[in-house]
Amino acid sequence: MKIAFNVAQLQAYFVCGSQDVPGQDLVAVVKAALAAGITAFQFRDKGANSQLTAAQRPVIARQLRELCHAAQVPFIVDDDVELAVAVAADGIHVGQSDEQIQQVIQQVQGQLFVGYSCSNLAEITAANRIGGIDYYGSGPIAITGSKADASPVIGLAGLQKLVTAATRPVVAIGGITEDQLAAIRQTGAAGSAVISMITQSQQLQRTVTAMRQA
Ligand code: TZP
Ligand code: MG
Repeated sequence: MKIAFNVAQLQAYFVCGSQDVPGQDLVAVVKAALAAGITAFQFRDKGANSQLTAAQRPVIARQLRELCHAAQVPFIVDDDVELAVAVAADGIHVGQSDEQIQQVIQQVQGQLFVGYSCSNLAEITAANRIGGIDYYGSGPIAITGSKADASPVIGLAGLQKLVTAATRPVVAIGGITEDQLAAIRQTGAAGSAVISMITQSQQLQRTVTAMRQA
């Protein structure tokens, strides 16, 4: 069973990997986020601080997919087409510096929906001409401590420009805090994608509800 893309899934989009929750059980973190009502989950496990081995990654990914599906939430894999296909993910998310987007679209067409990171007008304009992309991820909105090689901060004004130019739904990402959620939606963005707002939340239910209701 696959969960098809729909724009409402971008409202409360949780991105996480083992590197984001050191000393914690990623599966338990995702379970709690699902119980709180996240609308999409992206497994983004990478970098020197990942706590998973290459052998563990697909095992955990399958567990996370099952949990997501039990909650009718799409399971998206970041950057790794092979993993995404192997674990029958619903979607793949690709960055500008990841595997070539056109190649990914060809590899996954009819199997997985596709998200693509676009951080400036040139990237949006180029992406608009490519068929087979379902949504864009745009940011960072503010300084983020969760991605060392993040693009320059675009702010709300930058997000507004990208949303206006985009021919597909845009989910905002990067450095987002709860006080920005309403302003982000006012740009026309379909929602917010976050790591730390959820992993650091002291009131998970309230945080996720704020994302959904923004
Ligand atoms: N892509 C652009 S910024 C970012 C990613 C994965 C990190 C988002 O994490 P946080 O903690 O919500 O700023
Ligand atoms: Mg990437």
